[in-house]
Amino acid sequence: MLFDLELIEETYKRLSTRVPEARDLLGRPLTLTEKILYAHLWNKQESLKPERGVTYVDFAPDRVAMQDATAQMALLQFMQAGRARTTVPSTVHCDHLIQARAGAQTDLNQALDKNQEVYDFLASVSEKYGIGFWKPGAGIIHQVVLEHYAFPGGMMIGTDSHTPNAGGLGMIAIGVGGADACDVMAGLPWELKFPRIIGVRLTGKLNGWASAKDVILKVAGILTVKGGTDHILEYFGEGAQSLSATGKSTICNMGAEIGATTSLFGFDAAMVEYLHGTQREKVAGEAERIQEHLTGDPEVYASPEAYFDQVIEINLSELEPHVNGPFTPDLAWPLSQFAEAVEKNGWPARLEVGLIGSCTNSSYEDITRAASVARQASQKNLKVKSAFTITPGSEMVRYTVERDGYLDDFGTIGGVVLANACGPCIGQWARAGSEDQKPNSIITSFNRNFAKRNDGNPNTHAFVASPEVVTALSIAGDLRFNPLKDSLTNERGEEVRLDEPSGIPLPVRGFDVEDYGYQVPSPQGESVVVKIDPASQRLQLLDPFPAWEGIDLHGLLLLIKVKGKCTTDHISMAGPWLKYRGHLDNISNNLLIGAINFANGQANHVKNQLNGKYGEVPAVQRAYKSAGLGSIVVGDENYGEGSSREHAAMEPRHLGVRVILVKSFARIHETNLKKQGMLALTFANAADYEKVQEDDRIDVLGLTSFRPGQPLHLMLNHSDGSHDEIQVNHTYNETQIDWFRAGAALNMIRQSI
Ligand code: MIC
Ligand code: SF4
Repeated sequence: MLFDLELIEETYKRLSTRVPEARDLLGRPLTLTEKILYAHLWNKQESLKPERGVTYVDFAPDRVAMQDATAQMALLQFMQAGRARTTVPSTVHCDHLIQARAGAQTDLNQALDKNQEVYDFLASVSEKYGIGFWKPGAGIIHQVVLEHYAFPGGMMIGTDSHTPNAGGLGMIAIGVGGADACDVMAGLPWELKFPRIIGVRLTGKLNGWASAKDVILKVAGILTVKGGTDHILEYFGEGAQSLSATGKSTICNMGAEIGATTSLFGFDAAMVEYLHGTQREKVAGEAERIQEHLTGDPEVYASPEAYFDQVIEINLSELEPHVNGPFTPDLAWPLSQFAEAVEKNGWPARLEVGLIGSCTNSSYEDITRAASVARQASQKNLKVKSAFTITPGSEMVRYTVERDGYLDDFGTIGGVVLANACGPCIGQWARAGSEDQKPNSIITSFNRNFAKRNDGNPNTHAFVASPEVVTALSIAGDLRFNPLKDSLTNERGEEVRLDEPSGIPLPVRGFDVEDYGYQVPSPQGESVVVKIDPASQRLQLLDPFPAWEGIDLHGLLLLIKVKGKCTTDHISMAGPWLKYRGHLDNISNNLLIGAINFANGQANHVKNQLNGKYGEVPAVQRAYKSAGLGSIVVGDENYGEGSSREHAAMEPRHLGVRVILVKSFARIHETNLKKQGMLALTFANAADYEKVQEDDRIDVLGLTSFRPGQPLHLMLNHSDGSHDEIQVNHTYNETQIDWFRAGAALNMIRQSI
C-alpha cells in the first residue's frame, strides 16, 4: 500500500466540514471544483468570496509529484530552502530521460548507463528528504500517480503540465513549475488565481471508433490552445458517468493543451471500479461515505448556465473520431473530413510512423482497444505499412497486458514495444533519418504536436488521435484512410475492412506486476550526503539571482521579438537538451533557439545590437550579459504554452533578460517567470506589438511604485531617435512584487531561514 490513508481521511474530514460552510457563505449550491478548492484553502478564510479569474488564493495541496526532467531543478531549489524533510508526501518519477531507439530493455539499459549521475542525484535527494522514488522503467509519472496516489476530492500539484491526468479520479491536480513544488514541500502555502469554471456536459454514450480521446480532441478544437487559461473544466452528465476512470484521465490529461488550470470529473461508479482494480478498496470506501461532497450539487448540473462561466455540451452518441494537427493540438478534424484536409493542404499523405502510448493514452483499456484492431488485422492478413511503436504507461500496465497476450497482438503485425517512459513524446527518439529534414507525416496518441517536438525535424507533420485510430492508420500506412468506411487490400490481394475496436477497462484477472520499481523513502535520511561534482556537465548547484536594484530599468536591448507561436519547446527545447535539465548554465545554451525572429523570419538568428552582426540567440544574450546590459524579449499570444518546465523562465533570468513582454501568457509560464524574479508584462494594447523595432533600447518606467493592478509604462527608444511610450499590464500581487524585488521567490525563503 503506497497511498497514505490517514491523509485521505484528513482531507475527507475537511471536505465534510468546509463544503457546507462554503455553501452557506456563498448562499448557493456549489460546483465540485469549488468544493475541493474550499476544502484545500490554506487558512480557512471565513469570508472568502473570490472573484474568479482575478483573486489570488492560498491553498494547501495534499501531495507533490515530480518527474525527472523537472525534479532536478525543483530539488536543487529545495536543497536551498533549509528544510530537513518535505512537509507533504512527495514522489519523483524517472520517465523523461529514456531514449527510444531499439526497444524496451536495451533502451532502458542505455538510459541507466547514460543518466546514472542524474538518477543517483535524484535517488539520494529523495532519500535525504523523505521523497518516494520511482526508478527508471517504473512508468510515466501520470499513470503511476493515477494507479497509486490519486484520490477523489484530493488536491495535488506536479512539476509537469499533464498533472491534471489525476482529474480522471476526481482530484484537482495542477501542473506547476519546480519553484512552486519547492514552496509546498517546504511547508509554505501554494498560491493560485481562483479559476473560472467551464462546465462540460456530456450526454449519450460513446460507440464504434469514438473514444474518450475524441472528447478532448473536440474540446481542443472548440476552446483552442488558450481558451482554457485560468479555467478549470468540470465534466458532468450521464455521458461523463459512462466513461471509464482512465478514459476520464485521458480527457483531463490533454486539457493541458487548451491551457486549462486543470480538468476533473465527479466521483462515480467507474472510479470505484478503478480504485478496486488498483487495490484501493479502502479509499473507495472512504470516498463512498462522503460522496455527496465529491460531486457538484444537483442544482448546479440541472441549470449549469447559472453556476459555470461557460457551458459546453457534447453528445457522445454523435461524437466522431477526430485527428488533430499538424503543428498544433487544437486544429481538430472529424475523421470524415480529414482525408480531404490532407489533400487540400498538401500534407504528406503517406504515414511514416504511428506511435501509441504516452501518459495520455496508455491505460489497460487503451491497449486492449488498440490491440483488438491489431488482432483482427492479423486475422485478415494485414500488417502495418508504417513503422509502429507502443509505449506502455507503467510497468503494472505493461506486465499485465503482456500476461494477457495483447503485446503479442502488436508484435504480430509489426509493432515494437518501447520502454515505459515518455520516449518519442518528448523528443527522446533516435529516429533514423530525421536529420535530413524531409517533409513527412507521423501520427501519435500523445497530446502535443508542436513543430520539432518528437524528432527535431521541423518538417515532420505530427497528428494526434486515439490509439485505435493510430493503429488503424498505421495498418493502412496512409493518413487518408478512414476505417469507418474504407477497405484495405491484404497480403493475399483481398479487400478487407476493419471492424470496430473493442476493449475492457480493467483486467479480468486483476493487475499484476513483478517489480513496481519503487524505492520507499528512508525514515532516517538526514545523514545522506548529496554529492554534486563541481565539474559535472549535468548538475550544477544554483547561485541566488541578484535582487532588483531599486530603480527603473533603462536601455534594455531588444533580444528578440518573437513572431507567432512560442511554446516552451521553442523557448527551451527538450529532446537532446533534456540532459542539461540539472545544469542551468549549460541548458541556457538553448534559450529561444526555436523562436522565430520577426525581423527576418528565421529561428536562432538575431541582431547583436553591440556590433550589428547576426548571431544565435544564446550567444547574443551572453554578449549582452558580459557587457553588463539587460535585455527584453517580446512575444505574441499565449507565450510559453505547453510545458511546465521552469527552465524556460530560469534561462533568460540567468542570462540577464529582465523583461518578457507579450500579448498574452500561458498560466504556468507566467507564474514561473514571476517566481524567478522576472518581469512578465503584457501589452495593454496588443497592436503596440507592431511598434517594437529590431534596434530598440527600452526603458521600464514606474517600478519604484510597482503596485498590484497598476499598469507600468515602457519607453521604446528607436534607433532613428524617435520614441514611443506604451502602457503595459501585469498581474503581480503584493507577494509576487516582493519576489521581483528580492530577485526570486526562493531568495525570500532563504531570507526566512
Ligand atoms: C511535456 O510534455 O512537454 C513535458 C516534457 O512532460 C513537460 C515537462 C518538461 O518539460 O519536463 C510538461 O508537460 O510539463
Ligand atoms: Fe511524458 Fe509526453 Fe506525457 Fe509529457 S506528455 S509527461 S513527455 S508522455
